[in-house]
Amino acid sequence: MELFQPVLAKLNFEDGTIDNCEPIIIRHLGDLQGYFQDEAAFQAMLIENPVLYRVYPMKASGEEAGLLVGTSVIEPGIVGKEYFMTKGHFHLLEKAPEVYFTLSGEGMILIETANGNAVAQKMKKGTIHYIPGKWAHRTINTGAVPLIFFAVWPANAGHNYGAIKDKGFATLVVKGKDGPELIKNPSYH
Ligand code: PAN
Ligand code: ZN
Repeated sequence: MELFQPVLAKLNFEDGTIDNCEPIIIRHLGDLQGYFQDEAAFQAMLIENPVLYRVYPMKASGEEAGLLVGTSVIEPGIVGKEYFMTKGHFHLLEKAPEVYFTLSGEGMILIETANGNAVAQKMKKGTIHYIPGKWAHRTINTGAVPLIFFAVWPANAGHNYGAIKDKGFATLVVKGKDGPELIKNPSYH
């Protein structure tokens, strides 16, 4: 069996980059067509088409049964009443879990199963979120600065975006008078 070498990397807490790497994913607003409730607000913002989030990878060892490691940086912002958020996904390998560790900023993580179990957890510096297999996950920046978190997941997990794109999450996180509020997603079916 091939022997893989240990890998050392350095996280920049200021901007979430690892070893000054380029993002492996950059998602602009236009990549989230159909994800936000307020279509008019979405269209109006599309002229600018801001970056909503970036994912930075740690150089992986390449092991077959290995782990992927990376950071996500979600920009602050609002589309209608909804905060900037990730697409959200299940893992293709359904049983694959994941751990998120919040480095800075403030947000929420929505964790839901296909048959209606729904959990929302606050994210802030130091919170650790264990997402079991079979639970979809989406992160939302409810603060005024980037939400930065560190994630570790099995290299063979893969991403299944389709179910969430069609159905959404049961919960929406919207800007209320006194801060973020959780409401039922009227489009959820
Ligand atoms: C994360 C997410 C990342 C971007 O690395 O992939 O935050 O979110 P979307 O993939 O939903 O666009 C992760 O959960 N990996 O499995
Ligand atoms: Zn994931």
